[in-house]
Amino acid sequence: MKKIPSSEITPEALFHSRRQFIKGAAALVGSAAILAACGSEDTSNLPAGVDVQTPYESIINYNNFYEFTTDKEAVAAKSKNFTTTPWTVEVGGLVNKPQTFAIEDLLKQFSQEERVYRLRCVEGWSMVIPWTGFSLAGLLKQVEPTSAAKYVRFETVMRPEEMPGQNSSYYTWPYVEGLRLDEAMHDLTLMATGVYGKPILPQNGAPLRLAVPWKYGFKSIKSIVKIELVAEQPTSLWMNAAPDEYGFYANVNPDVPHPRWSQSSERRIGEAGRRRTLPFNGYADEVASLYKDLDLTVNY
Ligand SMILES: Nc1nc2c(c(=O)[nH]1)N[C@H]1C(S)=C(S)[C@@H](COP(=O)(O)O)O[C@H]1N2
Ligand SMILES: [Mo]
Repeated sequence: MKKIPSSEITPEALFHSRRQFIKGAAALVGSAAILAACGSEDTSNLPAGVDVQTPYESIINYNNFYEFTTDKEAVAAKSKNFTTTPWTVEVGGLVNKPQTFAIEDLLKQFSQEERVYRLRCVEGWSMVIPWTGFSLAGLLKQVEPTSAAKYVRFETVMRPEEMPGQNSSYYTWPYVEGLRLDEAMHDLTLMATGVYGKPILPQNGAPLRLAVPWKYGFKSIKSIVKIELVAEQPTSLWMNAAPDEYGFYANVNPDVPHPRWSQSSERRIGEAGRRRTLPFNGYADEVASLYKDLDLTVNY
């Protein structure tokens, strides 16, 4: 039996109202006898920093991709017929050489590497995913950002005929995310095109998605069609929806709780217990210096 906390199966914005109800239900089923019968003990405090790659089947069947559905276990089925060819990505804004790339040219021009990254969702679960892809920095250098460019704004494709979630006016579509230019230029910031050596599937953001491993998962925008260099901090879909809960920086920070739940631990998909969440999702050595002048409790 798989035990999934309610915070993971309910859309983030609706979680609060259901929580009171779930609390009562959980008290009833959470007994030691039932856990023993399921063969799973709650082994809290699993060692942080010891990573086992998440099984492929979990990576492709437990997804956040609100354009299709808010039900993580239904994204795979609902995105099955999503059209990913032809696909182009427009890269422009404050640059000297704006350019539109066909996905097959990106795959040819930028050599694909394998990078195993942890992904920590703001809702409290995490995975370890072997991506293939290339650093965003190479792509950005090619279009030559001008000195006025301070941020990078990313946009997901707008295609309500294939993405039923985009017909809901609950969120402001298309999905938008942003990075500061130095974050975008950091070598860890990956444009992902594959998972486990296979071409990336629609549920994971085909044919091209961002993977920013030190930030909460929502920064890793999927199915990108537009990348724009801009002067002002972009407003993301999540900042629009709930600015008190989802800030621009969204660095994984166990010391700053989400207003509705703690961020101090996480459940690795496939593991029974919870792990301690690490600052910057375990990538502090690489990226903490980017934020030395920022108060990260204000800039969450
Ligand atoms: N376009 C788009 N990108 C998105 C999302 C989304 O709903 N739409 N969800 C985000 C969230 S909340 C997470 S945790 C990750 C999940 O990526 P995965 O399903 O490939 O593991 O994708 C992110 N990128
Ligand atoms: Mo997430």
